[in-house]
Amino acid sequence: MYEAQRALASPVRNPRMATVIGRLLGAAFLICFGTGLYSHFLQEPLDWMRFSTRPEFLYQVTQGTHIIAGIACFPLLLAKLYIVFPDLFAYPPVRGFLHFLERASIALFVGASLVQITIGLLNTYQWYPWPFPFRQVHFALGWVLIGLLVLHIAVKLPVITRYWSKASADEEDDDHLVDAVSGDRSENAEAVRLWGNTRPGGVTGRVLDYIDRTPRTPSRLSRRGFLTTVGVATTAVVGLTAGQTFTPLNALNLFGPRKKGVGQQGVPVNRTSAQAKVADAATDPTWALTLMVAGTERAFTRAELLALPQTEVTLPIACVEGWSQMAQWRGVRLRDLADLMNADPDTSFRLISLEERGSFSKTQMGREYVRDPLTLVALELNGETLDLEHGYPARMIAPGRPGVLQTKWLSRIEAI
Ligand SMILES: Nc1nc2c(c(=O)[nH]1)N[C@H]1C(S)=C(S)[C@@H](COP(=O)(O)O)O[C@H]1N2
Ligand SMILES: [Mo]
Repeated sequence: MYEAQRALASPVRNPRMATVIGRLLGAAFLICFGTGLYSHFLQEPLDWMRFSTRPEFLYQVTQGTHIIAGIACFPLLLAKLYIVFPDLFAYPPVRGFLHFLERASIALFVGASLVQITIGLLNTYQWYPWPFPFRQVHFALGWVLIGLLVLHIAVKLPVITRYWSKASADEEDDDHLVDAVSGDRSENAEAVRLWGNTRPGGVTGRVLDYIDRTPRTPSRLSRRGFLTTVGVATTAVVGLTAGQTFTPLNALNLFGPRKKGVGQQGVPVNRTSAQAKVADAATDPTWALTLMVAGTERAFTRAELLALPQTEVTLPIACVEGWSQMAQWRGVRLRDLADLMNADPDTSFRLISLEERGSFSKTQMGREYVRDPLTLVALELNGETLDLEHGYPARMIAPGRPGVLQTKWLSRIEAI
């Protein structure tokens, strides 16, 4: 065991480095959790919840941040595991019930984190090689992870506070065990004592004897080199995907699943009319949009909708998968249609697509979006008749909402 630990010793494997990377990782987890909760409740609001419709790109920012922070977790989590990896070989493996609980919770934390960021990443590529529903599992794991994060911070609080700032870490002279073991036995003893302070239970004289007998191996990776590597890796994975949300980085968007401006009418398409099996119904000349309010139904043909006052708005499609794209939309204000139907201003709506199956075929819209002057039943996109792939004959577009709620190929709108 000691040999394994010693072979793995490196100047980057110290509590200060674990604290530095841990802080970044903790921040990324909190950002993901907060923006994730927001996205979840937009899609599944509790009754009393109302959302801000401004700024109209709000969801573009929160979800873009969610995906960017999630991607940054990959290099950060790998770095953190690299730093603490020798602890796997701690001896004895379990020193008691509390120690067992601590190790078990860390194993769970690491495992759940890896699953969470992996399924999140695969979801952005719409690849689901697992048998469970993504969103529910991702949401539940988010809560599990936040609980384990709090527990982990609580358990490690003494180490975290001691090594929080560089000054206090230096004061502790935490110069890593391996850096220090070249000295004489009394120096070693001091180094080992300090090092041992960071391990529950400390270290024994046997370690000291062992170190005495072992020639020092030169360290392979310096701290600065390690931090640079982590920094470059993080910047690279973020920089090469963030362009799908963040226009200035668009040219660098090599790995993001969608590129800005690529798709019919300059906007990426998520689900095609063929995938949604709506092509026939959507091009049927007898199509009409039916509104139903308080038992009264009225159907509007496309020509009738076009004859109503038209409004032009600039709003993004902001997909939960992280990509987003601004576009010009033209159509009828939903508010005007609601007024034509004498809907109560407090009414929420259910939007029903021609698409018969699929989780986005029916969505709900709270009153704050219904009454918003930017919310349209869109008939045109970027100056042309709405393309079939973007929801022809009519689709919903509203400010600050996730793409999944921007229902394409509308068929019915019902007051609820
Ligand atoms: N009926 C229907 N509407 C839908 C979808 C769908 O699958 N079916 N996908 C949604 C998703 S996830 C997004 S991101 C946007 C994408 O719109 P676009 O394909 O016009 O860019 O449409 C939304 N509207
Ligand atoms: Mo989406």
